[in-house]
Amino acid sequence: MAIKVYGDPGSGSRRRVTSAAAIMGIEIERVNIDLFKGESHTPEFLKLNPHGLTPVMVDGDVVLYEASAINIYLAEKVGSDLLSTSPAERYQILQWMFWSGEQWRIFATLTFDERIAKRFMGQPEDNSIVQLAADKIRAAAAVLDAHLAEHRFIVGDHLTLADIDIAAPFSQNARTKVPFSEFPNLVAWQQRLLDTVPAWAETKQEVDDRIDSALAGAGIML
Ligand SMILES: N[C@@H](CCC(=O)N[C@@H](CS)C(=O)NCC(=O)O)C(=O)O
Repeated sequence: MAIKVYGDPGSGSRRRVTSAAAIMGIEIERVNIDLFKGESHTPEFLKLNPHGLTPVMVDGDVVLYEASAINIYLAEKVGSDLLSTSPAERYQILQWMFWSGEQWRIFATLTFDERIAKRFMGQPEDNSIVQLAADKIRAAAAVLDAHLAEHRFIVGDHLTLADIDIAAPFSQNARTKVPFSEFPNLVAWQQRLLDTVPAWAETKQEVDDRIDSALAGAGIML
């Protein structure tokens, strides 16, 4: 039975899983959950993830939410080097993945909620939240930028789940306009991923098409 991944093509979180699965050669069945219609809050979906968030993966009896946990599960299932080539490297990858969740993506998500999601609800953005998020992103990006001045990838000499997790906020950056452009090594690393990892470029196109057409459909100009 195929592994199912529930989510919306406009979601940067789903993109982390669909990209990683493609890179690892794992076949998945994508189950569309339209977030613009609130489909992650139906009673049926809440049985899969009571938080009402996507992506969710179902592999037989295994039901998992949180894209990072799903990617670790998939990588372990096939023994992929996306989750390291040695124990020491694995801890480095996990360190950056946890950091990405707590200190990095959260501020890009807050910006998306203020600048994009609220527009769909006809509400104005709260500039103090956008500014706070931008300050936090700048502080974290300065450290990342220095790291990437000396490293082609976040950990080791190859693509890992850490790159995918940390690259995720770029999914919405054309719209959220968080201040990544101030950090040249970060921008160059992201471009390198797009140029060398076909799945990362393909899923970017999916996200852009989905969100840009939703914005156009709602008559929202950013
Ligand atoms: N920490 C979660 C984030 C999940 C998340 O925020 N998903 C968004 C889409 S990117 C969602 O499903 N939102 C639906 C909602 O808020 O109703 C992960 O990494 O999987």
